[in-house]
Amino acid sequence: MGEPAFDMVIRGGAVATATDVFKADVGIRGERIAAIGERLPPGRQEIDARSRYVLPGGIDSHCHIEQLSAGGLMNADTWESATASAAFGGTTTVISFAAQHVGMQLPQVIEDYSALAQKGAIVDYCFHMIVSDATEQLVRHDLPAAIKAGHASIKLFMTYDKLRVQDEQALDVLMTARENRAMVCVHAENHGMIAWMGKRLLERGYTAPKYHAVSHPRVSETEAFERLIAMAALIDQPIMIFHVSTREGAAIIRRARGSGQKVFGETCPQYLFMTAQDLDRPGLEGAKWMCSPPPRSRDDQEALWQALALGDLQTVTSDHAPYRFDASGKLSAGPNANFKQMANGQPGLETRLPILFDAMVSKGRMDLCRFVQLTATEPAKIYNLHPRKGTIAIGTDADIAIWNPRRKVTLSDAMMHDRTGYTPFAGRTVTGWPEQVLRRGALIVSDGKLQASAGSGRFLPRTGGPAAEPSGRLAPEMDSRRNFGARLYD
Ligand code: DUC
Ligand code: ZN
Ligand code: ZN
Repeated sequence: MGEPAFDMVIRGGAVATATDVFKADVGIRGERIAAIGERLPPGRQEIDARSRYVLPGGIDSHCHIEQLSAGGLMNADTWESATASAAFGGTTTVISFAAQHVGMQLPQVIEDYSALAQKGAIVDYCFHMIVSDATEQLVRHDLPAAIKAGHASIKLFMTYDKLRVQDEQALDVLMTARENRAMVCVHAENHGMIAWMGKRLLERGYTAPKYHAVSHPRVSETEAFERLIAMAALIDQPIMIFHVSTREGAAIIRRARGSGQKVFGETCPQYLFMTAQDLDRPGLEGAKWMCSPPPRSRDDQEALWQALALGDLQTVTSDHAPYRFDASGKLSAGPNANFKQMANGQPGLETRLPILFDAMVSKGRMDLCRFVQLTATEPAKIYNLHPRKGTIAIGTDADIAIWNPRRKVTLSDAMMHDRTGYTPFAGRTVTGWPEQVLRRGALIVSDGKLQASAGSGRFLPRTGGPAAEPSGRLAPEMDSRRNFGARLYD
């Protein structure tokens, strides 16, 4: 007997990509997929995947891990706990944040966040760089250098006191991104409206968590989307609008895309499954459902599903932002805190895929291919991780989640592996569960147990890739043939 042909063979499953579902064996050698076919020769290890789906590991391209919030609070999770919870939920790659606050030097920020991830990560990872202090030094030197070093995406905030950038700074960053081919992701809400509404609500004694939803009016989203899209058009820079929450927001993105602008859109389970009513609970309990933007209405949920079906929105991420429901997190300002004093965010790395699989595949909202596309292939393409990540093909990293489509699981706080202490989806029963998860060929979750150590996740350097390429549609005033010869691009 010679050596087995493969290190691992996943045998007899239904393999799904963004375009096809087919019955095949998957042969893995080392960290990569070496063969996909019928009746592959034996592997050193074998997984019986009959009556299972064999899917690409999920990519969660928006999650906050060991990040200092704008209010100075640390997330509940470490890289180890957050990425363990990701793995249990079928996610094998995360894009988290390296968050520059005002006064911080970007190279140091990246070094600090990289050290935390290197020590703790269980799944593979990379970063969006949050820029809140767009100094000359940053825009001209630090940002280009960081992009060249493999951090080819940036996040800007249009709201939050300590993080937001003014329009002029946003334009500087958009231009630097264009020149260096990086994607720019944006939290787009009108800061003034939110601050003004919040102040008036509090002055009148409306302090409960449910008023958080009132303080983020729908028009704060639409105004910021329109302004952002106009700025991106001036610079001809591709953008990703994070956490779209309203029908009108999705329509604005559809219109921009229809006119040829490179605008991408993301939504999250919070906006597909929750409404503002979820914040209306006794005492401060509603704080567990507080996130920004807030969950809206059933009509918005339907519009967002439609936008996903039509391709107006391309990704569904968790926006995992874990704060415990105690003095270390949501209740850090005490038991009488008002909604302005509570950290925004929900945990979601572990529940994102099971919740979506249940709605899309088990309950039939969309098909398995679209599930794979929205949760793995599209984020891989937009953030230039594809084809190494986000699909099942020969030569790609063997990041695979093996799903039992019939397994019913009732979600509970106790079964979660992150450190938040609760899940806003507790009590919900889902059909379909990722039972075995492989990262680069290694089984990291099996039999409900974690089989990988902290620090085994790997950094994924990225260049901008096709999604970050400008469209070439110059704004007239930026085009030297139409602006009396003024050269505004270097
Ligand atoms: N909103 C954010 O902008 N970030 C983290 C979590 C949230 O709810
Ligand atoms: Zn955000
Ligand atoms: Zn976020």
